[in-house]
Amino acid sequence: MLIGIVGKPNAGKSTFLNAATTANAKVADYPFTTIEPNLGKGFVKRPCMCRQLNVKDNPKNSVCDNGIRFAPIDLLDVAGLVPGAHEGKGMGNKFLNDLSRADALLHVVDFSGATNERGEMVKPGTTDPVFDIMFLEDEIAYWLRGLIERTDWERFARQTQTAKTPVLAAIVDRLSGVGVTEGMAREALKKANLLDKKINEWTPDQLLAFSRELQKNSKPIIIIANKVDRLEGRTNYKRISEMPEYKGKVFPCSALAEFALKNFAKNEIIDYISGAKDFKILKPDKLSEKEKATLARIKTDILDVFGSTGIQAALDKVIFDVMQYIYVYPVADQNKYADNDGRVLPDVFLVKKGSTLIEVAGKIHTDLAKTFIHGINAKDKRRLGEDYMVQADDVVKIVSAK
Ligand SMILES: Nc1nc2c(ncn2[C@@H]2O[C@H](COP(=O)(O)OP(=O)(O)OP(=O)(O)O)[C@@H](O)[C@H]2O)c(=O)[nH]1
Ligand SMILES: [Mg+2]
Repeated sequence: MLIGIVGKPNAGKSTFLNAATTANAKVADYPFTTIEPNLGKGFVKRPCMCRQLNVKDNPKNSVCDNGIRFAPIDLLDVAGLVPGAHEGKGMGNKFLNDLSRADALLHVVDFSGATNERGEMVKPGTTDPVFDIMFLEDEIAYWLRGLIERTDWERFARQTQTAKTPVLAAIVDRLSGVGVTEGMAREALKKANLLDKKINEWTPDQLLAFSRELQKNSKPIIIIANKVDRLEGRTNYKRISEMPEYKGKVFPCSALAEFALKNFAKNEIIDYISGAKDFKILKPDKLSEKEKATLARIKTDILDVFGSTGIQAALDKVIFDVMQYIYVYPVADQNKYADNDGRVLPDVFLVKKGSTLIEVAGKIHTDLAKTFIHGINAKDKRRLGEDYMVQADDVVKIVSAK
């Protein structure tokens, strides 16, 4: 699972990455601080099955903290993107290729409006974040269009039509590097009303409409309203989150606040768990007056208003709600819920809702799918066939011929 962190220069992408992970990406108040992508491991969280099954677990690929299971996800922070990138503005869109493997995009927007079109810092409240929200979808759609069109669109379309090559297969072939599946392309064709149009008769507008639909299902974008620690950030958040088109679609966040809390917690000066609505000061004597004031402001301006710094909530939202992934716990011993070494609930896998058991087996190990015989639901010991659709928090044993 790879989530791309995108947005204008200076929006706070690297800060977001550092706050969500243990990465150490360079942060600075000038545009294009990041050029080479930074990769980090973040976590999503859900209640762990150890509580429901009443067992003491011993996780291996994930972490259980007080009955909450944290599963790792990859986050990629890339160079800033400016309007017109597809025409070469800013860094152009060469870095978009870094996002090819991304399953979804977190769009970090400076909601305090303190970043201009070129990503330079300006007075807070100068820029309207709505503009930033809109341009990114465009740039991603133009990028996908470019991959489909290449330099030989007319010839390609004509040949596809006359050779009677299935249109879907021909297009998916052009997009195979960016994770577009045939299912996604079919859905986009349908939504763009192109299912029974000849490809060599598509107008430029139709090609763009198709690319926009592809963006929505192959690179879904989640909008992060960053910098709500600033008054202008909160004001803009209030205004924009009430606009009909953005209701329920923008997530308030302060990457800076989360980063500060995590650092204090790492040094055991405060007690704080990512995503919590509060923290406890453990060593007040280790804090300067300024740091105490910062912590007090984080509490009153962010945690009390939004319920958290928003980072953890955004990651959980992306994985569980937007992408519809669920937790599945594979085990080797269905009675003890353990692996062959006796580790209880060792691993949790993030799989797409609706996946079949054999698909899950293939995710665990390709060999396991090849030698698959049947599965066992460890909770009620039911036998499961390969077409069984896994459910959230299933604990399963897979019986194979090996
Ligand atoms: N007030 C406030 N400032 C923030 C927040 N997040 C980031 N910043 C500041 O915004 C500036 C840019 O942050 P970066 O994380 O380097 O931004 P970026 O999007 O990675 O920038 P590029 O790599 O240049 O594209 C820095 O001065 C950060 O301290 C936030 O939540 N609140
Ligand atoms: Mg950066």
